[in-house]
Amino acid sequence: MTVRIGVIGTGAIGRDHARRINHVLGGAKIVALSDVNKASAEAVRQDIAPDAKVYDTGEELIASSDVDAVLVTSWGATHEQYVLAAIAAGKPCFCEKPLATTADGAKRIVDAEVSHGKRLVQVGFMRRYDAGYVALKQAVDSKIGAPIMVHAAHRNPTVPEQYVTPMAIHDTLIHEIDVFRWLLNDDYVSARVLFPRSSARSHAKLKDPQIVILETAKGTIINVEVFVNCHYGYDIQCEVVGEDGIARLPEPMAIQMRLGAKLQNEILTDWKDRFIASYDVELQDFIHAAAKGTASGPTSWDGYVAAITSDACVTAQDSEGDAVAINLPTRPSLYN
Ligand code: NAI
Ligand code: NAD
Ligand code: ISE
Repeated sequence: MTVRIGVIGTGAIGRDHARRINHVLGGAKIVALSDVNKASAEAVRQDIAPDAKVYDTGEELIASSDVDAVLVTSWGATHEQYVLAAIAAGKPCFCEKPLATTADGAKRIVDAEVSHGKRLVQVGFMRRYDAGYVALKQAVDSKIGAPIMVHAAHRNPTVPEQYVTPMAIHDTLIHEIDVFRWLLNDDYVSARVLFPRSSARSHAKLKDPQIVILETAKGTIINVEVFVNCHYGYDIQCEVVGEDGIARLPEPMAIQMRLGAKLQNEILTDWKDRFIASYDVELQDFIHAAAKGTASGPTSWDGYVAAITSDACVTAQDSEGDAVAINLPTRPSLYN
């Protein structure tokens, strides 16, 4: 069966996911596109999916009998309405992070999916599909002993002017929030945020960098530097300290050069390149499950827990270094 997919939001990542579905992956085809900026959807149709129909609204796309499954890649604040509409239509739905911009919004999605009685939603936490993180998880699960600490960094070379202090959490740190729960098989109990002096490259509405400290139920302490004006590259670092040893996330493959009296490796600069292979794997997983009318991979529950944690971290940004408690509700059996 070829899964007929509709994409809502044809910006940077919607366009890139449409490309991989039509030109890289198997088992699916883009048949429908929609964007509030209709010219953007038209451009993706012309460049990538000439047989697709452009719909005026995401709701019309979801309701179309030509569409089997939906990709939600519009701005984060619009995700909830489309995911809820896809669940109401009984259609599998891949939603880019964040699942919703508030914990309450993510909870509404969990409740709707639980009422439906079957998984339909996969959240775009692609790091769980990255070969480096998968290898790191194997080392954490079976080689280095019980984890005690994690030291990590999420660095972007630059961000647009409209990127402000809380976005460092719900737009950027959200990847670490999800991947560390998965990596450590644990949940968070508290969050703290510390601010060194701001970088000269930042602006008045963005305190950058910041250090987030998360404590887990098993007592592991995680410190993550989020630095989105680091200038030199797109750089994701992660080191897990265990009882018996230390495991570190591998660097992306890069040619080592001896050149100009220097020993050098290039560092990537764009998030699209750093996790390019994992986006392919996550979407192929989505297509396989959608062909069976369901979803796999990161769940709505994972999206909800990430939203609760993210809200706590944003509160902690204004708590002068004090810890903010993270209390999770009981996980519905659909997600066990
Ligand atoms: P973008 O701004 O390039 O694209 C967003 C698109 O959504 C725009 O074309 C906009 O016109 C459209 N849009 C906004 N509201 C809409 C609505 N109500 N209905 C339909 N379309 C609407 O943004 P970008 O970078 O592509 O990000 C999109 C989503 O992908 C965000 O949720 C972001 O967090 C996520 N993302 C995930 C990444 C990852 O590594 N997993 C990387 C980059 C983005
Ligand atoms: P973008 O701004 O390039 O694209 C967003 C698109 O959504 C725009 O084309 C915009 O017109 C459209 N849009 C906005 N509101 C809409 C609506 N109501 N209906 C339909 N379309 C609408 O943004 P982006 O960088 O592509 O990010 C999109 C999403 O992807 C965000 O949620 C972002 O967090 C996520 N993202 C994830 C990753 C990742 O690594 N997983 C990377 C980048 C972005
Ligand atoms: C972007 O939306 C992403 O998801 C990238 O992976 C992240 O590094 C960046 O900070 C976000 O803005």
